[in-house]
Amino acid sequence: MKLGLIAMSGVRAHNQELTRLGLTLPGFVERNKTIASLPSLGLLTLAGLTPDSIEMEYLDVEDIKHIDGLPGEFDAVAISSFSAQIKEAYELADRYRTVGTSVILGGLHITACPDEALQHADCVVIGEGEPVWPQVMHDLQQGNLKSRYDARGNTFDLAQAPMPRFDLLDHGRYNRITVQTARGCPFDCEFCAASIRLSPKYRVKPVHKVIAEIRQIKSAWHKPFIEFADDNSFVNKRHSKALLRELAKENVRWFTESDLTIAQDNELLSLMRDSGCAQVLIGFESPSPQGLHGLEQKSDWKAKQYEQYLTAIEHIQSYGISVNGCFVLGLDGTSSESFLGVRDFVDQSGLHEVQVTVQTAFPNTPLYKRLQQSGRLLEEQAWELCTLFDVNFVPDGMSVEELERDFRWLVSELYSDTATQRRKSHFFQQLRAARRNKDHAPAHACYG
Ligand code: B12
Ligand code: SF4
Repeated sequence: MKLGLIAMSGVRAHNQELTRLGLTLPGFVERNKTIASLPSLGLLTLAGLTPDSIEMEYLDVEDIKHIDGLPGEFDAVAISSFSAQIKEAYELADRYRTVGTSVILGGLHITACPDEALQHADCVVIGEGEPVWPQVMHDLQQGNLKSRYDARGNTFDLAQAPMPRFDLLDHGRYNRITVQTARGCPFDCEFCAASIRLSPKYRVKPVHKVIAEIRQIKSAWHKPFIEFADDNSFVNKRHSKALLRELAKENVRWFTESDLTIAQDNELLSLMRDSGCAQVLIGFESPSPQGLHGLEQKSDWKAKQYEQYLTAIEHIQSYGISVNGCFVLGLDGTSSESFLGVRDFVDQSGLHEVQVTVQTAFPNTPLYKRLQQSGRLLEEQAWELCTLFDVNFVPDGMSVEELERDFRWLVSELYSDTATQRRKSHFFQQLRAARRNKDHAPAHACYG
């Protein structure tokens, strides 16, 4: 039995003009290049739970239009894709089924839309993959694959996490490798389409497991750069500090996503710096309180952080840790002025890097349901627009055209050569000042 593990790994934006702009602006190109070649950790993880009796091959497929027929011959394929490329994944699945290959689909989009996916698959996995994968493999080998395996309500304990099969990768193709140290997030943002939609509980992976994964990666890649594929890394501060102490011994550089609470913990910041943190990505979402109200649905947490944005950025960066600030455009309660607001905030804050995206209604999010109920979705099931750069809804404070036009303006303002250089030199100026005043900045700043 030969199983193909196929990751759809293309897509930046559906809108051609934005793609063209994105492909030519230096700041944008830099970030895209660095993340372009991440493998699918989901599939490599499931491969770690697959019995040896099944032969496996891992493939990344960027664009099926450029493939005549099939990317490889298999008895069964497990395909992973996010919403943006799901229609291509379905087309590939249909092609495989035509030649009698069994198709298994799973992941975030399939969990949101299992009935849609079943039209293109023999079997769909809903929720986290690990709890049901051994059964799926058993049934596949017995020729008794069921159409649905539902893992919801069966939260996977990361203490049982298998070693991802990094050995299946073509090593020369990847410049960064992902490791997951935690799953979930204690917050619940209306637009969030990450792992809280698979399983809401926040969990951490034991330190020794994370370190074992990093050592495995180091055995195959010389000086690997690690991206933690977490939604929110340092929620459990005691665990995080234990992890960072061990990580410091591994001599790797890493990137992750976190919330703003790290700014309040100097010990954590020192440990992040000393363990090789190159950059931390933080979702500020909006530089004005209007856009933040109601966004986090449990306690309006995001709106409550607004006052400390500037001081938090300065404090984190004074440790030599570069902050990549994320802002979402088109939020309810914001108008055309928000684009200028983001540009000015980025300048004022001294953020080293910035990422702007368009609010996106991903399937089965509270945002999608709210916009659907109020008739504000531009087109139902237009998943190809779920790129974070295309508009798939009618904003309340501007027209669709204004959102598209002003987003392009903002991209060109933020990622021009001048703006990118200005941010870099501002970061190093701040750092020199911090070094003069305090003693926590490193001799050499590290940034991604
Ligand atoms: C790493 C990453 C990438 C890598 C992905 C590499 C890859 N091929 O997987 C790269 C850089 C290529 C990438 C690209 C994009 N990404 Co991205 N990415 C992430 C990130 C940071 C981590 C994902 C991850 O590795 N999670 C850990 C693994 C273990 O979890 P998992 O993939 O969900 O897998 C589990 C289950 O879902 C399931 N499963 C997954 N696949 C399958 C398949 C089968 C057959 C089965 C049975 C089970 C199964 O089992 C796994 C174990 O439980 C998340 C944000 C985050 N913090 O989570 C965004 C995220 C997934 N990305 C997102 C987006 C929007 C994009 C892009 C559209 C960006 C763009 N404009 O190009 C593209 C989409 C590409 C596509 N194919 O459609 C969104 C997706 C939302 C959605 N529902 O679609 C997220 C959630 C970020 C966000 N802001 O919302 N991304
Ligand atoms: S903070 Fe980020 S990961 Fe957590 S719920 Fe909000 S968007 Fe999702």
